[in-house]
Amino acid sequence: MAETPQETLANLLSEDRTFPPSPEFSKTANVTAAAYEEAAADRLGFWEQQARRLDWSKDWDRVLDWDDPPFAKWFTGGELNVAANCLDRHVEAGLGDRVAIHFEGEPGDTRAVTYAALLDEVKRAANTLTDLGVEAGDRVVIYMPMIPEAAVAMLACARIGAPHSVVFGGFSATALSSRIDDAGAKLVVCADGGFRKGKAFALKPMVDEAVEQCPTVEKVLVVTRTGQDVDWNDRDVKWEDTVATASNEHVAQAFDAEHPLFILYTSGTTGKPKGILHTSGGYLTQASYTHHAVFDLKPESDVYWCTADIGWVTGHSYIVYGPLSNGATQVMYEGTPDTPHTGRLWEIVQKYGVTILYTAPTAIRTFMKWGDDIPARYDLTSLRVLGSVGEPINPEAWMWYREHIGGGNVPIVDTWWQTETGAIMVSPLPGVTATKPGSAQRPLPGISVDVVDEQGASVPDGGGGFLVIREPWPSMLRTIWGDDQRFLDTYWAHFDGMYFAGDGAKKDGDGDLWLLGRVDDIMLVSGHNISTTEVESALVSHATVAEAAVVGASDPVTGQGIVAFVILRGVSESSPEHLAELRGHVSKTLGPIAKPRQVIVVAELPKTRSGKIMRRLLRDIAEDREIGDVTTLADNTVMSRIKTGLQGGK
Ligand code: 6R9
Repeated sequence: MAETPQETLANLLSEDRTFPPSPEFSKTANVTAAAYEEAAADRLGFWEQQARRLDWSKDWDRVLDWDDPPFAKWFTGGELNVAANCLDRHVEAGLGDRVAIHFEGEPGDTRAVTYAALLDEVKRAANTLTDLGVEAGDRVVIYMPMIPEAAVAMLACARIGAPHSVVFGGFSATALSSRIDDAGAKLVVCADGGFRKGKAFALKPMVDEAVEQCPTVEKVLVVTRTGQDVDWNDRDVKWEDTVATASNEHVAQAFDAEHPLFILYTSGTTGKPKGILHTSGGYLTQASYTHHAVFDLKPESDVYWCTADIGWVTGHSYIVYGPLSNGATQVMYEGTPDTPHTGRLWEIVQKYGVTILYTAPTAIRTFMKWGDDIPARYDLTSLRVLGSVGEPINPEAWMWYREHIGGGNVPIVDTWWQTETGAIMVSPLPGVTATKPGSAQRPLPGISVDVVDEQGASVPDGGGGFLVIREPWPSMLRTIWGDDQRFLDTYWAHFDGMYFAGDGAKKDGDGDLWLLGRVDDIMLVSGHNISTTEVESALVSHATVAEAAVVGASDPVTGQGIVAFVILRGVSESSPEHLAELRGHVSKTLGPIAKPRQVIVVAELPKTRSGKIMRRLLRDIAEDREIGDVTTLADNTVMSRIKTGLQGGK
């Protein structure tokens, strides 16, 4: 692991404001303080009780099989169908007419999809996948905009036991093909494109390009969203010609609790994305329970809205599996918050009477920048719980969220978790916790999180170190797809018997947790994880770049902005056009989200004796600070030469 997080600890932590829940909220809350005690007294019994919130076709023999750690099995011997838990059981209970998804397209088109209609569509999609040769265990890649068909495709896969791998629609053809290839996918489900920032963007050409390199792909199933011209190949099949006309008779078969549900790729420090594998019973248990507990969802009256993209784990657990398993009514929005105007989100809250809103700090900071007057124009009084996820939320942003969106009296739940954890791990409970701006506070009932020092010893209150998880949890990743060794090395090799999350954290004087960001080199740009190495490799793949080092420099809007330091090859000088070309090259290779904010040409890079680039020092430059400790450099004069070389160049 790179550097200790202690250096960054001091600035955040002088917060002493607390906001206890109102007595009215606590009185009707889904979960009370007793949950912590119950879980502490009998952790596995607690999770067993939460698993009973789902319908199982066959009961489990054991709650947890931890005989071969860290390879966990939860609810062994149990069988269930994940999609049936999200749909069939609600329709069977007479809730078919309840709206599952209020879809709001960016151009203003809307659809209200009931549970009965969603089930009908999922059954037809499941039949179509089967007709296209997809069987239980086959992988399906989904590359879609934020439209209901994305959720339908995921649920259809779950229904037939075909693990899906959703690839974020902002990723390039190269990123898409490496994920299709790693998963060995048989089918790709995509749309022609989607709407974003007032324009149609294309997805199908990226799929065409990606699939050329992917011999495992037999068919491409294409939803028409924008109606733009697309090339048509033999392997392509139209959703409108297949799913729309397929039979809506489909009986869901139960699968083993440990049957793979999905693979979701997350960037790794060594560049190759990691395929995080989640399975069925434990994942759904924790996604469902946490959605019920953390958001206090009352399915008969709440209107829930998570603004995440479906290509992010937040979209999996808190748009698809958590809310639908709980029978929620939710809003799904296709576009961006500034289209056609910067009040769009608040207009949607007002229109649907949204009661629970779950969004990211980067969005909140953007809204702050746009001005208090914008949300003030809308009626936001329906809101009763506000959530945050993706990065640490700064106390100022937290307070702004509370005042300007929550009207000063709505609980905020700052939820810490990861693709790997599958579901929320650390968060206040809105009817129990006195919240504290900027702190994610406490592990949820049944979750054992700690902060340890380099030796793995628990730090006392007031201390900082590394966030770890001490006990297995139901929605934990089971492995990295196809690479058990990397799973062991990445998460379980740092501290004996503990899961290493890769985040720095501190416990304050009350024992509340403060998350301090990644301790390794992963950058978080607008809530998306991007590895330095991936960006570096993209730069080096350009003919004029010999070497590159990339750092995340703090950015008031996106959280971090990417600053790249490059050593030239084959050319003696750069130019503004050339730098623009390099930035564009990264965007083309990895997707626009990875485009560097700045590319700086240097003659050399700071390296340790073992040859590792010391990004911490480059971050000092990128953030215009005094350069830190250079004693571990192979050549400790290199930093002053880099700095001198930059004078006037910035
Ligand atoms: C759900 C998700 C995981 C990383 C995680 C951490 C950061 C997420 C956070 C948070 C502070 C929070 N993170 N939530 N940091 N406070 N409430 O974001 O998954 O994309 O895998 O990212 O995001 O650094 O380790 P993922």
